Amino acid sequence: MWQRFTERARRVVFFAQEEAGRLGESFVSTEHLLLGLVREHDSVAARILDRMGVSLTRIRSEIERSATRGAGRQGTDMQLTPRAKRVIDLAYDEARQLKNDYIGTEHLLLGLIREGEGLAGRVLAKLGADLERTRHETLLLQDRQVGTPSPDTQAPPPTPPLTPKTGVRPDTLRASLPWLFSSTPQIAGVHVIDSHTGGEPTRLVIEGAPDLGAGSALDKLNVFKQMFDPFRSAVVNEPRGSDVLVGAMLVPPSIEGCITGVLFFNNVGYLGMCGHGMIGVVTTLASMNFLQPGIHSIETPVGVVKVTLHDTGEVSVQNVPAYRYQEAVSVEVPSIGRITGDIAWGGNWFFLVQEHGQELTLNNVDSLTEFTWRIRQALTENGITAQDGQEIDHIELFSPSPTQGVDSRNFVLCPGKAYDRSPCGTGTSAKLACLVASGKLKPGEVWKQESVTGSVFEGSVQIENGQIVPTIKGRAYINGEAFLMLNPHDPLCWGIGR
Ligand code: PYC
Repeated sequence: MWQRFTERARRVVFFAQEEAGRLGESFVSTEHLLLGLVREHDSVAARILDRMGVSLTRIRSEIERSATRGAGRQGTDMQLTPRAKRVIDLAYDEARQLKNDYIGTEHLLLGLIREGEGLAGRVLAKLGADLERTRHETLLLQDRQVGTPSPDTQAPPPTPPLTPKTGVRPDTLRASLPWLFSSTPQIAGVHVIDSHTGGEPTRLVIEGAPDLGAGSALDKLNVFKQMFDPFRSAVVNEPRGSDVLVGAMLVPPSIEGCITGVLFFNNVGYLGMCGHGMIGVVTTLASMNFLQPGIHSIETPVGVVKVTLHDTGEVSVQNVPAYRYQEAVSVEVPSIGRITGDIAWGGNWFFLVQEHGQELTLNNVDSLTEFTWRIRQALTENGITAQDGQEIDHIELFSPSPTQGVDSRNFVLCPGKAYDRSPCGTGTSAKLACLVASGKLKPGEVWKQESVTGSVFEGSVQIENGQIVPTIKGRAYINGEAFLMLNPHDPLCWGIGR
């Protein structure tokens, strides 16, 4: 249902839940949605209200005066009242009539006015926000966004196929320039936010993702693999991305208590879990006000992880249980010789090598990549697999760290031959499991794992029901936001895949 909501519209719903909680209600009603709109004061809806002379402060005071106060609960998973649901349906209908393929704050406003009978509709009517004028202002605003770009962003006249300027939504263009779009393909816009965690990038899709249907995160991952693999490649591969990029996609959770589900993918396929990616996702969601500091559960295809957003902005990820599957497995690697490592699970499968004679430094990453790639190929050629014949698709080398107070440095080769710029959350989890298995780490002790780039994760374990449950702590930084344009007439629309 929320797939087509813009980031701001989602925030409005989130704020509406908070407002309902603040007023002691257990359900989100129309007045809470309107209060949510008021709180998102830089939105298109707020600008429309402003142009119509409807004061946001006045809206708030009218509602505060008339709204009832209950003794309900707080939460971000509150249900909508039937009237609030109708507002959402009407918002969809308004978007459809305006030929917008997203639901923005302006459509929510139109939905609230059209619904009319709830407290929000009554307040808006009282303050003079009528439907026709609001629709008119919406069109004007959408036109102006496209029609009068500032001189320094003016693009040359479009030649087919139309290439929209960065920052202008193709759906908005489509509504405003229908005569051009009638002769050009439907260009899909995918809204992404990029972050990096210890140098390793994560691209979170927040709008424009395919609908993967119902079921668990694992079910959805299977649908993603079977039906939408080109979307994966379009988002992370060149020319829009690069081999090192890890993609993340939010999906509705199927497990009660989880705030969302997340699927991770990369240049060649999919990951069960991703530690650095999870830290990036949580940081991004927090920046969008979808998450507050505290503990939250998130569903992944390999199980539920518990994330803690700290007041400092750091994120701890309590991963799925990790374990050493086999110790000291040897493989003959052509032109290298015999290499011995442990096979362990940390949300993905790893081959962990301690003795390798390599220098784990940044200026050596090309030869480290070749070295670990050969190990990976040798494992495959010798039929060495993880549990139930699963492929070991990550190779991890360790050495002492040159940094005082840091326990170890690693180099991690990921499935698509890119190396992890971070210490690898799932790789560190696998390492912790091996340390515990060999009696070198006790529950509660902190292990500092450094990457080849020098970034550090703090790891520790707890034993729960006899299982090793690792926690990884790190920090991500947001470093970009974009609308990716997927133009089916572009021969490389779906990325350069391997
Ligand atoms: O942090 O778990 C991780 C990860 C896996 C692949 C890249 N990063």
